[in-house]
Amino acid sequence: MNKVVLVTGASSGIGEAVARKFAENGFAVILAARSEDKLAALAESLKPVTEVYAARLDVSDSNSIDVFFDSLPDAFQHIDVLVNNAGLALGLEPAHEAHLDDWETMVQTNIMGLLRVTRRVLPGMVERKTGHVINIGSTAGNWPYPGGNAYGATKAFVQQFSRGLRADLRGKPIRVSNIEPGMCETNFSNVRFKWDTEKASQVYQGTQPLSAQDIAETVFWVNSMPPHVNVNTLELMPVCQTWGPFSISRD
Ligand code: 8X3
Repeated sequence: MNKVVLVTGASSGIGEAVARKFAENGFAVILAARSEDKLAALAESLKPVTEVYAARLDVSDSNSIDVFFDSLPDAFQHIDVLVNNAGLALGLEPAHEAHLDDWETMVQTNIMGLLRVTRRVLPGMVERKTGHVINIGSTAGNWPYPGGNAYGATKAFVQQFSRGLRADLRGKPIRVSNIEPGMCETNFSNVRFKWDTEKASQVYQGTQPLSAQDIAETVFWVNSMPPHVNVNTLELMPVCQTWGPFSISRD
């Protein structure tokens, strides 16, 4: 049996590109996402290439996680690589105007979802003495920006949890990596701005942002390194993106 990769949020964007990259390189692929229609289409397109299992998974719902893992076919039980990609940003309002339910959705998905999925997959990796957990963090977990408030904080959680996993896995041949993309053109901004596509497209206007494919290449490379090499953290930005000076408010 080929190595097995599980990709959450696999129906589009980074998740889809990562699933394609691993499939093209001989991995059996488990596709998990909320949108069953998109998953089915992706699964069909990958079936000529590799073994594929696709099923609905809403990582923000613990019941959905139980159903998903309890239904995994035998051939896909032994997960070698977990790509925790499911996640989202909602809103760009300053904290005092942000919507609490947006914050809650981000916490449930980006934090609790990642925790729940990892907790289900990790014991098998430990038992089989092999595995790689690859989390999709964000530059927003390292660098604050106006309106990034809760989103950035969830990604800072992902960074520190990734490090914590490495500490817990000391002495075990299991790798943990946190990949931190900056501006990347996917549905990210459409979701953030609740499908105000005009506003979303302005984010990328006049730039050459990262693409989902760029991130997929990075994730695959991190996993392709020899088994004794653990890439802890890898942050990447498009060349057009960089830091500004500290922002000072003056009278
Ligand atoms: C995506 C990076 O800068 O758009 O996680 O928030 S950013």
